[in-house]
Amino acid sequence: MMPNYEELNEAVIVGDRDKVAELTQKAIDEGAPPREVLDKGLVVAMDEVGRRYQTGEFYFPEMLRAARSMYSGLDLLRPMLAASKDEGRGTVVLGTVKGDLHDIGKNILGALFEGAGYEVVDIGIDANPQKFVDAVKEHEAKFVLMSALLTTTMEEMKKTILALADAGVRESVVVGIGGAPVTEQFSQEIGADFYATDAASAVAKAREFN
Ligand code: B1M
Repeated sequence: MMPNYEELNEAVIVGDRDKVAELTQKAIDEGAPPREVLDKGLVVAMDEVGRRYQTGEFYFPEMLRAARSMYSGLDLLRPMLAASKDEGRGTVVLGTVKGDLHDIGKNILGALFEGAGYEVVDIGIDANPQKFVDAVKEHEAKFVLMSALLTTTMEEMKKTILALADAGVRESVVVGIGGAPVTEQFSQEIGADFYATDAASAVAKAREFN
């Protein structure tokens, strides 16, 4: 039987951390696949939170409370998402670009890449172009993955690609980008190697390169 995702959605939307943890654990215990719990239980709810923020039904504190409650579910799922290790696909440098503090999508990406056998170096949020360059050099990365959730921070992706070129490492890495406002067209305009709408398709696209 499918877990009651509507109840979990509601708990995320109202920001009830304990309830989110309890219902996520319940879904896991009932044998629901972790990716299903993530997508149907948590991600769908954050989309609804975004919609309410956009229409003025929610303000910043409600959005923040919902994000925090989502983490109490995500923290339970993350080890399971990262569990099925293949080995040795190379190192991924992952970060949310400068000026941008959204990290939920980035962290999901990190968990799925780890699970797919990549070594993930997460340089965090608000990461400026030089931070990406330094991490690529230090870890001899094969991939650079950038996340941006704001239209105002998308341009940082282009700056980062230019910084990689200036540092002489652009040709040695595959650059993937994503996040709600990012599009395939934007990806082509700034010279990224691939764009993905969600974390699972980002892994699939990265695999085409190795
Ligand atoms: Co903000 N926020 N937020 N926010 N926030 C959005 C993004 C917004 C769309 C809400 C809205 O208006 N509907 C809007 C942006 C508008 C725009 O620019 N177009 C917005 C705004 C305006 C803001 C502030 C400016 C609000 C303010 O201060 N007045 C502010 C900015 C702060 C900053 O970054 N400098 C702000 C702050 C916040 C919180 C701190 C409260 C919180 C973030 C908490 C956190 O991350 N720790 C927050 C939240 C939670 C959201 C929404 C509601 C949810 C984002 C999220 O976590 N989604 C969001 C509305 C929305 O997106 N529906 C919104 C769930 C997550 C799993 O999805 O991150 O999209 P996502 O990641 C997906 C894919 O996009 C993809 O895979 C992921 C998983 O499948 N993906 C990639 C992501 N990165 C990828 C990289 C890849 C590939 C795929 O590389 C290959």
